[in-house]
Amino acid sequence: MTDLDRAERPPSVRVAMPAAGAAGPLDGVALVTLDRPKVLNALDFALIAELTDALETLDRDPACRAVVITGSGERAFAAGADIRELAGQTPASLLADDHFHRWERIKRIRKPLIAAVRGFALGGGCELAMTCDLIVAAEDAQFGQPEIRLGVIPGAGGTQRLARAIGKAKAMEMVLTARPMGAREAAAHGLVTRVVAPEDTVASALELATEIAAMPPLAVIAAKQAVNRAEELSLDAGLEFERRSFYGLFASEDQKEGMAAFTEKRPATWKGR
Ligand code: CO8
Repeated sequence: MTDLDRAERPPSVRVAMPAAGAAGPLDGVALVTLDRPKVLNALDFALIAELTDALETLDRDPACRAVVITGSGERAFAAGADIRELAGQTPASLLADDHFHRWERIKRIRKPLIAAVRGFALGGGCELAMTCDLIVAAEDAQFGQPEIRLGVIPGAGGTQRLARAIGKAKAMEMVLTARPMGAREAAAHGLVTRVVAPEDTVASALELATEIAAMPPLAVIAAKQAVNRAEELSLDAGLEFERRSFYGLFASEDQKEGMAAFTEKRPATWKGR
């Protein structure tokens, strides 16, 4: 699909900055909704392009400090890549169009991403949830990598991120048998941050995002980068990365403010500088 085609179809990603709710103010939090409910929010290339653009715009916006990603409707976060679109691909089309580079761009988003998962998070949907930094799962959430049933394997990080998140034994079972994992089991294996009642999923994710958005913004970005390095670097390299980030934050006004506020027994006011 070309950019012109994309412009002609209705958007499949909605972005909102929710107003204050019963839980309190939602300052600095954006809600991004995957919006193709008729196909269980299947991730076609146009949706991924829209999502990438939306996340990069929010990443540049100083008013946004944390992002919740969810699926529209009650049945799915996302049931995977759009199989009808994938079916006609060839190695040459995949290489030439390079739609998958957008997954690298999502990974480079600096602000915290929280997946709010109801129902199915399968294939690319599970991979998208795992690309996020935290996952709030409804009790009815189902995480799975069923690509093997289609004659392929996960293609947007599933084999790598799942193995890192839940260990080789369970990841191998899920990838080789297509067996999905429910929310409670996923929580027990460390895949998700918290499990909540289905109707509370988005509110709970927004609450978590609000808590993070109230933290000093530069330290949040540095903390996200450092924890993510734990999956990518050797322990020595990760410790070195952490130490350099720690030292670097002493150049920020927020470090001075945070430590002064502690000493003076008052709440800190963050500037993001
Ligand atoms: N792609 C396209 N359409 C889909 C998808 C999908 N992944 N999943 C569901 N739909 C459509 C169905 O075709 C159906 O449409 P229609 O009403 O027009 O027939 C509608 O959504 C509702 O689905 P079902 O009728 O099948 O609903 P059920 O409740 O019976 O079943 C399931 C729900 C179990 C989720 C079932 O739909 C299913 O198995 N879906 C496919 C899951 C899957 O295999 N996902 C992996 C896809 S491959 C992949 O993700 C590779 C990732 C590569 C990187 C990502 C690049 C973007």
